[in-house]
Amino acid sequence: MWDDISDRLVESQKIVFVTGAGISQESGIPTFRGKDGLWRKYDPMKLATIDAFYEDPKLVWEWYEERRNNILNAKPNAGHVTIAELEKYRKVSVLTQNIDGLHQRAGSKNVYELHGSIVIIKCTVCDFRDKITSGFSALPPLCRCGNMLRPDVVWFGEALPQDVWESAMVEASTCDTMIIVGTSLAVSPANLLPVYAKQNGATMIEVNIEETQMSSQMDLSLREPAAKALPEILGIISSGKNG
Ligand code: BJW
Ligand code: ZN
Repeated sequence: MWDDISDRLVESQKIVFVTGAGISQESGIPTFRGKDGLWRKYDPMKLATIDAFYEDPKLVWEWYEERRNNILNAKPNAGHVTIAELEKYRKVSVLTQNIDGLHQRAGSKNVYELHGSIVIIKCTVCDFRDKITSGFSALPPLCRCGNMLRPDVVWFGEALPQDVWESAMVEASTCDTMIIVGTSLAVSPANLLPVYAKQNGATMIEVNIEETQMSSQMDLSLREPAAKALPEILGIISSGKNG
C-alpha cells in the first residue's frame, strides 16, 4: 500500500491539507466529538449558535475566554510544523476548520480559516473587527458603539466567510493530493472539500486515530496521531525516495 502511495506522493505537485480539531489535540486543545470532546461536556446548541449567544452572552463568552486563554498559551506541535515544513518541497495550502491559528504560528503561509479565528473579535452591529489577544475584564465585552462584541468564528447556521470558502473550493478542486487530518468530517460544508478533490482525481490520504465517514474512499488511511503520521509523510516527500 505505502509503495504505491509513496510513488504518487513523490510525484505530487500540489498538496492540499484539510485539517480539524484532531491536529491540535496534541497541543492540548480539546476536540469537539469523541471521547474527551467538548460536545461531551457542553451542548453545542447552547454555545455555538447566534441564538445561544443572544440568550446568554455571558455564558458563551466565559466559554470562549477559557478557550482563548488555553489556545493563546498552546504551541504548534510536530503535525503543524511538518505541514509548514512541506512548503519547502511542494505547493501546499491548508484548509482548516480550526480557529486556533496554530498553522500560521507554525509558519504555514497559505492558510484558509473556514470557521474564522478565536483571536479576531468583531462587533455584532458595526464593522469593528480586530485581533485582540488580551482578556476582557467584563463579559460580554462591549464595542465602542455600545453593542456586544463576539468572537469572529462561524457558529452553526452561519455562513462561512464567502471569499475563504470560494478559495477553499478552488484549492480542493485543483490539488493532486489531499491529506485530511484530524477531522470527523461531520460538519458541512467543510466536509464537501474532500469530495471535490476526489472528483478531480486527487490521491486521498487520511490521518486520523479513528475511522471517518470518508475512510472507505481514501487511498490510504493512517490510523496514527497527526504528530506521528505527518513527519512520516514529510520524510517520504523530502527524501524523494519510495517507502
Ligand atoms: C485525531 C487526533 C490526533 C483526535 N491525531 N486525529 C441540522 C440543523 C442545523 C444545521 C445543520 C443541520 N444539518 C446540517 C447542518 C449544517 C451544519 C452542520 O454541518 N451540522 C452538523 C453537525 C450536522 N453546518 C453549519 O451550520 C455551517 N454553516 C452552514 O451550513 O451554513 C449554511 C448557510 C448558508 C448560507 C447562509 C447561511 C447559512 C457552519 C458550521 C460551523 C461549525 N462551527 C464549529 C464551532 C466553531 C467555533 C468554535 O470552535 O467555537 O466548528 S462546530 C465544530 O465542529 C467546530 C469545528 O471546526 C467543526 C468540525 O469539527 P472537527 O474539526 O472535525 O473536530 P471533531 O471533534 O469532530 O473531530 C476530531 C477528529 O480528530 C476525530 O475524528 C478524531 O478521531 C480525530 N483525532 N485526536 C489525528 N491526535
Ligand atoms: Zn460596534
